[in-house]
Amino acid sequence: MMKTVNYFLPLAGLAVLNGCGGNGKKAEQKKPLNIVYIMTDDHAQQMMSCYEQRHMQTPHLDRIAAEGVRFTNSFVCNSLSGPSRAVLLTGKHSHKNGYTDNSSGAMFNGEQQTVQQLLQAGGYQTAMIGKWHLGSTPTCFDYWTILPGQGDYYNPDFITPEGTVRKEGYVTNIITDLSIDWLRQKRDTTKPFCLFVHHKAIHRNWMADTCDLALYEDKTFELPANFWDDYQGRIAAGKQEMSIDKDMTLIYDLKMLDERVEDHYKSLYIRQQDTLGTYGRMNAAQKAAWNRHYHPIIEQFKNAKLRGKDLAKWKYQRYMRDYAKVVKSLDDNVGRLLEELEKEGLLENTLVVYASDQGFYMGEHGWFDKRFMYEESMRTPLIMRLPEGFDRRGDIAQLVQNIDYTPTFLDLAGLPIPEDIQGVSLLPLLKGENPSDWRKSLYYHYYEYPAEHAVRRHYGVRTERYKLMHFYQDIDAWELYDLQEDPTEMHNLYGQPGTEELTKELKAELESLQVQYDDPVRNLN
Ligand code: SGN
Ligand code: CA
Repeated sequence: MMKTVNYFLPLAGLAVLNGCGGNGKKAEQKKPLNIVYIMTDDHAQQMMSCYEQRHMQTPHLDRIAAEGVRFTNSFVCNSLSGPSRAVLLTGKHSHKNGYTDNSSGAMFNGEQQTVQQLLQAGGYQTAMIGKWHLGSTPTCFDYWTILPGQGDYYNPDFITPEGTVRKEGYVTNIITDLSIDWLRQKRDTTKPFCLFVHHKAIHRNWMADTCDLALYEDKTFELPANFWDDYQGRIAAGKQEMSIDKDMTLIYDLKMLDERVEDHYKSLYIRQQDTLGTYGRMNAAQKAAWNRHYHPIIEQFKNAKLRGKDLAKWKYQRYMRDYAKVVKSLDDNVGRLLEELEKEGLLENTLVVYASDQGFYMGEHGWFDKRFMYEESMRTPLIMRLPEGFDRRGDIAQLVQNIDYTPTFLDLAGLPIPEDIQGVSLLPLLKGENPSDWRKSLYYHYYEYPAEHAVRRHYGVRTERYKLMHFYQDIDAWELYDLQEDPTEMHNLYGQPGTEELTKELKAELESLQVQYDDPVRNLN
């Protein structure tokens, strides 16, 4: 396993490590580099044209990749929102940062060592705007404005140090406006900065901006080859509740609410028990635009009286269309932010990172949602626009994981990387190096069960070619995949004659990762 490489001489010194504040020595680097980290929620690589051309175009995201790099083997270590955010801020696996799942009442301990704390102590200004989803109040940010919980698409509330404010408009535009406003008016221009722009998009229930509603309606999205998966040989996959056919709802997910007649369904969409994805929050003009768009679709849907596979295929098309519209708005807003950085003369001195909190199923295995260690949700998009002096372009194929973001940011800032951080800096890769001792395997551990979507707890190891996973709660089942022969993970090879040696090697690798990362859950058998 590679140890961290400090690419620059430490420039800022390791200043105050306990507590926040700008007590740290100021960076002495002539041109300290800024960091803009843009994270979306549930954005599948399948829905970014710099990764896949099949479904839609995302020109502004593509620009980030074209003017920098695209990671082709980028993964998370626990495919869920809160946990991914805690990993991002600490550079540590979930069992170490203490935030293992989204369960209600879960609170991230902001007193622990975080990237924003270390950057701040090293003379950086830190800002967090958008989805936070960690229960507790943000610490060590000079500026923060966050969505409560999952937040809302329309007219969202924001929590600020001064209290909660409601902002009129569409959430992706507002988060971008707030970010631009911070860059223009609020930051201290004498300091380098790290700005986290965390979008709610493209989270369920995929509500588009009114100006994008008409898009993609003529497009028929290609059904994934394993849409009708029967989960043979994969017990946990057979027990999930995230199937487009069975679990995706017509009213809440697919907006087939007919306000005029179906009163008894309204609560499903309006979701009074929480603040998620509500139609009820829209103002009159937004509702009018929404109804103009959806009412004819609702009429057609009622008349078509679809059943069985036809209904599932129809649901898939509606899902893909709504999701693509939300991505379109996101892409436009990323474009706006890039333009602003350019206008402010910041682009050449800033690392712009785009990632999601995890990947997502766009109908593969018949699913939406994430959580599983299977490829679509263990992977996450990762593209970076590189500042001047970093000449690397194109693809980076090494195995990287979200534990690596914290050490990368510290390394870029010229700050030391504390020993207890579990990720490694990606800076050598951005500089075009090819370290011979780069990691050969990744560790994964998912915890949220019992919970919505019914994905059982599991941990596992992924190497460049193989994946071994163990579902250990409620069921006890191992799965083994040869990703070269079976990239869509349809054939569980565990226990098959001829795989004994491979299984033994992968179990040894898994155990060594559990020891290396000090995971107390190791019920190998
Ligand atoms: C909500 C969604 C789930 C989703 C989780 C976690 N249900 O609970 O479908 O898996 O968020 O998502 S909803 O009916 O409330 O929309 S995460 O990205 O925040 O981890
Ligand atoms: Ca998410």
